[in-house]
Amino acid sequence: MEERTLVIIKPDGVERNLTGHLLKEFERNDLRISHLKTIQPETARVRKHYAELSDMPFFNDLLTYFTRGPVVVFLADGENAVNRVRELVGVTDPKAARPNTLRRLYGIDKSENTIHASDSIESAERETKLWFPELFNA
Ligand code: IDP
Repeated sequence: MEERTLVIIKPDGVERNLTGHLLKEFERNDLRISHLKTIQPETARVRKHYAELSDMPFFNDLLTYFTRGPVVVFLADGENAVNRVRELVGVTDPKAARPNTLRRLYGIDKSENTIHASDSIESAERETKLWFPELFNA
């Protein structure tokens, strides 16, 4: 099934000039980048994005990390895109991620893991509305 998922290159990825390289990996894996922008995320939006983690002990650190500099937000389209992107990105902890996944290759630690990708079609829709509201204001 043709799907669209939301991906964010987090501040540690932008800071280390990995943006172009990471985008290329998506294209190389047959994913089409249909919308893309660099933004400075506001804390309120990141709180909404990670609302389900608000009780976690690392939540405040997560907000600080995610808002410390610009992020690159994009939509990746393709066959079975949600799962294929999660596979390409790898699991949360880079040390536990499979070889050649982007987090394994570039993630620093369990917190600064370079990339966010939606975990389901429902999350992708919710997160797309949050980060690309302009696409819905027809
Ligand atoms: P995911 O990004 O792999 O879907 P989530 O559990 O939704 O993982 O966590 C969201 C983000 O919160 C992670 O990508 C990571 O940046 C941060 N995070 C998750 N677990 C920890 C932790 O145990 N310590 C610090 N940061 C964490």
